[in-house]
Amino acid sequence: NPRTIMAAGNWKMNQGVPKQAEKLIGDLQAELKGEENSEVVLGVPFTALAKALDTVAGTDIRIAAQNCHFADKGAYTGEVSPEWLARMGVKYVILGHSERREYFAETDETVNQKIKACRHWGLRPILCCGETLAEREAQQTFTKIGHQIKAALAGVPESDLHFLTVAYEPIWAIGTGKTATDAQAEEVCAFIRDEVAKLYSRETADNLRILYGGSVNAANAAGLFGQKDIDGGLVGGASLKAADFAVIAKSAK
Ligand code: G2H
Repeated sequence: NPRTIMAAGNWKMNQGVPKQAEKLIGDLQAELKGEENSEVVLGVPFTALAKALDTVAGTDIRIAAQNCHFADKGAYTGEVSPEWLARMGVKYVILGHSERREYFAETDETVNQKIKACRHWGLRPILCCGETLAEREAQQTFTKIGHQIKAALAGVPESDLHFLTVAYEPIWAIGTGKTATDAQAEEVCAFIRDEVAKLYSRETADNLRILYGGSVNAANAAGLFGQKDIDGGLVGGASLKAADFAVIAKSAK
């Protein structure tokens, strides 16, 4: 089932020392006891990717990077190539997170280039989109999200959509403790699915995995994941707590 519930942790700039990552993953595995009923993905910092991959080897847990460059190599000081990520065994790459858009000049255009580069190397993008509080209050939510999706997917062939996950992350709900209600999250995730149906086909849209992100926690995950168009979560703060993230990974409908 392409829409198996996904519990994707986004560690952000935390636990980046390899030993710290190993400890958190070990704690998580002890809490999960193999009882997760979702696909578990961990978005770890670049410095901990190799250790994380070693630690989860032979299990069903998959490792994600939190960004990459769109070029294979070259004069881009400080950047990380998607080819390297693919060759080392990383499966997913989080792209276009609002923090990257806000602090690191990520644009719809660079996200689009990065999606194409990831697909060239067999990596699975987790494309983030979301509106600000001001945009929501100005009734701009659907316009903004529609534009982000269309721009990110410009020139991306329908066959690549099978390997794409979209994460709807309302910026006003990120790290604020203000989760969108189940209905608010569902409304936008359903809208994203309809937009993808318009851009590609109903079938492709119906098979697309769409996550909600923004203050997902152990208490609200089941309600969110139970919504018709929500296929899991992109989880920041709560993914740093093994016990909480384990509850989330067991919250599939
Ligand atoms: C949104 C989310 C993870 P948090 O950024 O991508 O973080 O769960 O801490 O709101």
